[in-house]
Amino acid sequence: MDNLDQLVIDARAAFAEASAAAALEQAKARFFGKNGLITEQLKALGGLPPERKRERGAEVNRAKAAIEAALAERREALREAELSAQLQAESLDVTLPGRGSAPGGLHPVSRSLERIERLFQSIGFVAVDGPEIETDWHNFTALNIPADHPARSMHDTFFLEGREDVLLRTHTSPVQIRAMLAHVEQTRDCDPMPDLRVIMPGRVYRVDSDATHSPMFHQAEGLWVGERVSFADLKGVVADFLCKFFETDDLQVRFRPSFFPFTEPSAEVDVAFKGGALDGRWLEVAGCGMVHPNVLRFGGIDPERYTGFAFGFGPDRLTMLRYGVSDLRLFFEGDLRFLSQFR
Ligand code: 2NL
Repeated sequence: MDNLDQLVIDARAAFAEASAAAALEQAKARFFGKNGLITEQLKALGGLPPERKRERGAEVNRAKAAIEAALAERREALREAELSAQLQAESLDVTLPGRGSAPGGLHPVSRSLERIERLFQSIGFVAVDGPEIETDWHNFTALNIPADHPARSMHDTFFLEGREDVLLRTHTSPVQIRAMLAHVEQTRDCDPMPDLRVIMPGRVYRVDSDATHSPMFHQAEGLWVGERVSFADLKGVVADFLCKFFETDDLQVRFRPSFFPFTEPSAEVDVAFKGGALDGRWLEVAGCGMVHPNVLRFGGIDPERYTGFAFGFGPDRLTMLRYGVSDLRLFFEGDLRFLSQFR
């Protein structure tokens, strides 16, 4: 066989062996490089006599063209293989179902806060709110809490850095002081002063953190002040609210004597459910009492003429009872496996 035919065969084999573009360029150099096999053949033409040169030149050019065609063919094959590998790797399965967007929902405690607000609004209470950063006066002094009360220590209350007169409110009661002062101002020309009925759900803060205490928790306090507001009214309003909140008439409610600096007399409210896991067990759900005369006075109201009752619920606790949640911390961890059950 002519050595040119052998060259073409060798080139085809070398190109076929190259499995990537870089290897193919190296194989090409073996034939068309500075000292490549075809290059050598072209150089050798120079030493031939003229009539032999034309003939041999045509033969070398034919071989060169055949090798160039093989090279182009292999280049194209490799390019296509690379493209299809890329398409394979980046393939999208358009038949897969989409991820969708899950519907959101209110936090279970927010649902309780709204529920409390709505139930009290239905008997004429107005929902109000106030600052979570409070003055020592609104949070303690005006609520008849003595200067040496433990709640007034840095140990129990978050004070603002470098201030001893500003703090994160420890209860929603300071909003009641603000509500009384504003009500007196707004009804200055009325005699008697119209009844004040307010409910104030919100966040409160205490230095306390364990399985049953969170440094931030919720309260929903209420206040009714008027000319002849009695402890009997307090009992009716609170017991009625609890039956509505838990959607049952089979609820026992009891008022147990207690003490709060801002009420006198004071009571704690316990409930007992009929049936279910908690059947017959007394559970504390609120504190309440007749507003202390000193507190009415701090609110600008004459305690000789008006009386009032106040109560404070723990919405976190109410929510645990309503939904059967056993660990308070679930409310503050943000775990969707828990939260999505309330959507
Ligand atoms: C509790 C106790 C209570 C009040 C809150 C109150 C507010 C004013 C005047 C009088 Cl301005 N009282 N609030 C009264 C009794 C109890 O909460 O253990 N809550 C979870």
